Amino acid sequence: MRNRIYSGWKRRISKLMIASLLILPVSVTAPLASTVKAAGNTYYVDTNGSDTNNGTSFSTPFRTIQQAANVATGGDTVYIRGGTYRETVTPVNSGTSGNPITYQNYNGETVVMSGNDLVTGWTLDSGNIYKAPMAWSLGAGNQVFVDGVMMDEARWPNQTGTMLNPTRATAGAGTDTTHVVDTSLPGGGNFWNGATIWITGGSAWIAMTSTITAYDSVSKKLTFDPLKLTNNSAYNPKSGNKYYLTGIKDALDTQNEWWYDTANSELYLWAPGGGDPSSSTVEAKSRMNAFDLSGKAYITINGIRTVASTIVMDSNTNHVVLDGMVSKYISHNKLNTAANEQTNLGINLDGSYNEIRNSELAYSSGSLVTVKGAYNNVINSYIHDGGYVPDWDGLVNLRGANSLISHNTVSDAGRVTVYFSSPMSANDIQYNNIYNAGWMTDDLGMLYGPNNDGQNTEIHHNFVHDNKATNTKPGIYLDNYTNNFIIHHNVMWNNSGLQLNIPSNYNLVYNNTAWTNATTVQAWGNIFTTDMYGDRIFNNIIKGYDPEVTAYTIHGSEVTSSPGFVNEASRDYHLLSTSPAKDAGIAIPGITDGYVGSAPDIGAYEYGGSDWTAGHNFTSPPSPTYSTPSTPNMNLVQNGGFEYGNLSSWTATDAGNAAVINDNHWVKTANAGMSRSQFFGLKLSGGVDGAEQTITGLQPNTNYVAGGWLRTPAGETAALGVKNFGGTEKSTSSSSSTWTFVKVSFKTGTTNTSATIYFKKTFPGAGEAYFDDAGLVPDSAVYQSIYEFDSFENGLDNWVTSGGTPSLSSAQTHSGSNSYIIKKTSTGLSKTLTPYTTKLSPCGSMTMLQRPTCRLLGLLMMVLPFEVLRSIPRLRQRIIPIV
Ligand SMILES: [Ca+2]
Ligand SMILES: [Ca+2]
Ligand SMILES: [Ca+2]
Repeated sequence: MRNRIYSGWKRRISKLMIASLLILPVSVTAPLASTVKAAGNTYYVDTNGSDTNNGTSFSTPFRTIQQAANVATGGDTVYIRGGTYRETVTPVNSGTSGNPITYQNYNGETVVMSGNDLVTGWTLDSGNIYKAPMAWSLGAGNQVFVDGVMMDEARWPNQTGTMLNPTRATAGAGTDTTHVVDTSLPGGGNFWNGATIWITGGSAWIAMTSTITAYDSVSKKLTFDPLKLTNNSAYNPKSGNKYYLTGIKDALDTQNEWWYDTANSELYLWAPGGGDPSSSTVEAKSRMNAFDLSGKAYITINGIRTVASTIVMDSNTNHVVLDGMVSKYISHNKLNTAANEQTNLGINLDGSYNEIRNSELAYSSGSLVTVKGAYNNVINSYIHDGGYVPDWDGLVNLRGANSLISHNTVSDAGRVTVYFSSPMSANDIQYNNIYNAGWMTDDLGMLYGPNNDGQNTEIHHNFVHDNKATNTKPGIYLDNYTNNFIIHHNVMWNNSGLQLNIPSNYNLVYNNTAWTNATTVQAWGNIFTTDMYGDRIFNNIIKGYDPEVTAYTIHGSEVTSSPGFVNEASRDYHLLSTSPAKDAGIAIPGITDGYVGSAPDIGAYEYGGSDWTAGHNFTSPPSPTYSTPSTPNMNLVQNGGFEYGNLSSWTATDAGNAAVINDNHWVKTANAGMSRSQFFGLKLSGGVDGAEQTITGLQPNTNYVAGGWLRTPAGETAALGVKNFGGTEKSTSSSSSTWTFVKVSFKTGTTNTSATIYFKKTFPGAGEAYFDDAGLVPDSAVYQSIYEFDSFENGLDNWVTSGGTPSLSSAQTHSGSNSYIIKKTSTGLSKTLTPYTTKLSPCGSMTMLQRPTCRLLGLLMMVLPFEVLRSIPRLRQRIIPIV
C-alpha cells in the first residue's frame, strides 16, 4: 500500500506537471487568465466543454474542473454543470481570507467526481462470465461498479449478506496461527493456492488478511503466511473464527462477482442477472483522489458528489470548507497485512480551520473521515457504513486539537464509530447520534480511546446506542492509560454504558444516563490497578456497575431501580415528574447551570429544563461553533502527559537537560519505563535538573492540589513542587525506583491567580529521573476525589495516630513494601482530607466504612454516602469525627 500511495503521488505529480504545462498556452492566449483580475470572476465547466475555451461564459465552458482550477484565484467561482467528471483536481491557487475560491455545482445540477474509469470491450469467457481489457489496477484497492452498484470481489463463501455483516465461513477444529481447517471448503488439488484470506482471528478484535501458500484438499486445510499481529491469543486464528477467501478466478461462480487477471490486465465479471455487461455501465476505480488540497487555503467546495475517491489535505491546508457533499465509496482497500492499509482513510481534514458540513459520507474499508491538525470541524453530516475491513480506527478517526465534531449521525461500523488517538487536545464531540458499532469485531467501545491523553477533550450530549459486538461492548470506553476526558450528558442504551480501564486519571463523568445493561461502569487494568486518581463520577443514572476495582466509587450514580423514565421502551430517558432522580444531584458549575427545582437532577435530562437532541438535520441545519472546554475539576496542566512529544508548555530549569522521551508504557509488563502513561514521559538528568509550568486562571484564596508520577533509579531523589502561588513553596519527594504518585496541596494567596508547578531531580547525581501525568485540580469538599490512596511507602507521612502507634508490616501489603496493622480497639489513624471531612477510626467504630478491615493495607478506601456531600451543614451533622 505504501508503494501504491507513492505511485499515486507520482501520478498526481505528473498530472500536476502536465497541468502546469497546459497553463502556459492558456495564459498566453486567454486574456482573462493572463491578466491580474479583480476578485469575483466566474468560470464554467461542462462535460461538453473544451479546455481550449476561456471558460468565462456559459457558452464557452471548460471541459475539466482541473482547467478551472488552473486559472481560478481568490474570489472566483467555478460553476460545474451536471455530469460525471473522471479526474483528480489539484488547484493551482489558494483563495484569500474573505475571498475564497468556490467550486460549486451549477443551479443544483448533479455533479459527480468519480475515481472510476469505464471498462468496455466485453467478450464472453464462459457461461455468464465475460472479460474486458482493463489497463490499470489498484491491486487490493480495485473496486468494480455496475450501474453504480458495487460488485463483490470473487469470494467464498458467496456474499448473501450486507457490506458490514457479510457472509463468512467458520474455521473448524485444527485451526491455528497459520492454518484454517474447514471441512466445508470447496475445491480439490491446489484450488486455493495464492488466494487471500480475510479473518477476524483470536478474540476478533480486528480483521487481518494474508496469502494462502498451500491447500490440502484432503484434510481441507489452508496454510497462510503469519498475520501481522501474532503470537498472541487475541489475534491468533482459532476454531470458531470467521473468515472468507478471495483472489482466485475459480471463486468467480455467481452473479455480482469479479476477478482481476493481473498478468493479462483483464477484468472478469458475472454481471447482475448474467449476460453481456456491455448493456450496463461498468466502472472500476482508477484514482484515489477527487481533490488534492495539500498546501491550499481558502477553498470552498459546495454541492459536489464524489464516488470511489476521497479528498486529501495536508498539514498546510487551511480554511477549506466542504459543504453539501455526497461522498460515497470514499476509501477502499481489501488488505490489512502489515502495512497499515486501513490507517488514516476517509476524507482527511488536516491542517487547520477546515470543515466538512451538511454532507453525507458513506462506505469505506476503514475510516470515513480522519480529523487531524487543529480547529477542524465535522458538522451536521451523516457518516455511515465504514470499516468493512476493520482495523482499530473508527468511522470518525479523531486526533489533533480544538476540533468540533457536532450534530452528526455516525452509524454502522465494522468496529468503532468514533476513535481517539494521541496526540489530541481539547476537542469537542457533541450532539451526535452514534449507533451500530461492532458489526464485524468484538470487544470495542463505540467511542473508544486506548493509551490516550485527551487533554480535556469533551464528549457531551450524544446518543450512543446499539453496540453490535457479542462481548465487551461499552458505549464510551476509555481503555488503560486514557486520561483527561470530560464526559457529560450522554444517553447510552443497548450497550454496557461507560467503561474506564485503569489507570484512569482526571476523567470527569457527569450527568450521563446509561440504563439498559446491568454492567455499566466497570474497570479493568493490568498494572497501577488501583489508580483512578482525579476521576470524578457524579450525577449519573447508571444501571448497576461492576466494582472490579474498589478504589473508586460513584456519587449519585448507583441506581438500582428504574428512575422513572418517560418511555423506556422507546428510549425516551427524560424523567417523569415522580422520578426519584429529580433534584437528587449536586450542583456542578458549567454542567448543571440553570437547573430546575431545589437541586440538579441526576442523569442527562433535567426535568423541566431545556431540552436537547442529537444527530444531523439537513432540513434545518444547525450552526454550532467550537468553544474551549472549561469544566470544574478538569486538569489545568497543559501537556501534563508529555504526549505532544516535546516540552510544549514546559520550561527546562536548573541543568537544562529536561527531555521528552518516547517509551510506550502500554507494552510494558513491569512497573518501569520512562513514561508512566501513553507514549511519552519527561526525563531529567545531569545533576539537579527540572522542568516547570506556570498555570494561570486560578481562583485566589482557593485550595488546589498538584499531582504527578515519578520514578528514580536507586540513589536519586526527585520531587513535585509548587511555587509562586502566594504562599511558601511546597514540594513532595520520592526516591522510589518504581512509579510513585506524589502530590502537593496548596492554597492560592488572596490576590494570586497563578501557580508554577515543577518536577525536579533534587539529588545532584548522574542518574536519571522520570516524570509523567502531571495534574492540577481544585481541592474542594464537593469535588474532591472520593478516595484516598496512600501506599505508606514513605511511612505514616501525613497520617495522625491515636491510641498508640500502628505497627509496620512488610508481610501483608496490597502494593509496595509497607503496610500498617491497627489493633482492633486501640490504635488508629486519621487524616484530614478537606476542610470538611475527617474520618477513619479504630476498627470497632468503623461505622462509615462500607468495607471494614482491620488491616490498613496499601489501599485505604472510604465510601461516603452520597447525601453527606450535598451540603456542608448536613455534612457536619452526619459526619462525626471519631478520632
Ligand atoms: Ca464466489
Ligand atoms: Ca432539578
Ligand atoms: Ca505520558
